[in-house]
Amino acid sequence: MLVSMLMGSGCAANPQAGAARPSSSGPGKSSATVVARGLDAPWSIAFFGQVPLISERDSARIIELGAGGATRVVGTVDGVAGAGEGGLLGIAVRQGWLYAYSTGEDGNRIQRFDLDGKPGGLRLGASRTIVEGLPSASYHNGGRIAFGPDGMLYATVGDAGDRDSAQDLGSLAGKILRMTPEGRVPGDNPFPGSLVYSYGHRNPQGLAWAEDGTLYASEFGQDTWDELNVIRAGANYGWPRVEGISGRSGFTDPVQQWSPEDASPSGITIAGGALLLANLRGERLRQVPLADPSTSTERFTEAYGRLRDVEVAPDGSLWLLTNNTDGRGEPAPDDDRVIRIPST
Ligand SMILES: [Ca+2]
Repeated sequence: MLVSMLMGSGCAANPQAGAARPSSSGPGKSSATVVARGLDAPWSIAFFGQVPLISERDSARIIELGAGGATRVVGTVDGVAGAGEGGLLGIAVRQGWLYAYSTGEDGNRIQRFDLDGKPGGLRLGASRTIVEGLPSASYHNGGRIAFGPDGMLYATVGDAGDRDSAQDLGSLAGKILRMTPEGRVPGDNPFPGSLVYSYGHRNPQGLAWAEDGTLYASEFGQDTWDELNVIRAGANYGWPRVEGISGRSGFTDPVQQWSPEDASPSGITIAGGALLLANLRGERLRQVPLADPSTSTERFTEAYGRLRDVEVAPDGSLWLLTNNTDGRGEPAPDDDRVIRIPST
């Protein structure tokens, strides 16, 4: 209900809200609407029931979006000490808790917060750090977290500038991790006693599961190939030995790859039988049909600038976060924005 209220009043107050800059984007652009403005380097969006919650990387704030696009601070994550690409990154909601991945003084950590209060007055309550000491740096912090259909929490960790660590099973850098909601190692993880679920990653920042349970992850390449991978327990995705599709034995190749200038995928989700990838440098939403994941189409190219995250709302609409105020983009006066695309 909140979402529909938000749409109604947002459109009424801002008749030009949905107008995008001219571009060659695909169908559906005209029905997209800007539902919030003026965010500061937003990184991740998650829904608490019907309520959209957004993390801001540099301010370390969690923002609640209300009717008409009003923003309200739910709380600020303490001790965030990120520089460069670090800061408050991914968030995920489970039951009454908000999980957050952020850069602290001693590396990246995952914390769980009670969400107190009610929509319109949510606030961050008691916190507990469930994992800490994940490698961090100015670059390649990973940072996406999401709950899988198995009830476990998955997290993407970048190589933090130490390329070889991605192949070192004794390091948590350059990995996708799998943990219980309390941060413990599940008994059925591929490497006994380790949070490591897959390895050989450079800087993965997107996680999504298909209905059949297949896990997909997006990953930033160095300068040749960005990747979309199907993640399997215990598999090696190659970095830094190989980048992109190599055909080398011992490494699992991506199902699709793109030049970073056309891509740089961060958040991903799945809707309507397709993967959707939010691209930073490529400034577009890419759509990959699950039935043929080696192909893709593109939407909104250069319409909104850099895109950081995409998520499916409870009503089936797609929500996008722009990312033009993080120092790498050219912000429009109302950046950063949240964009809603109705389900078709
Ligand atoms: Ca790879």
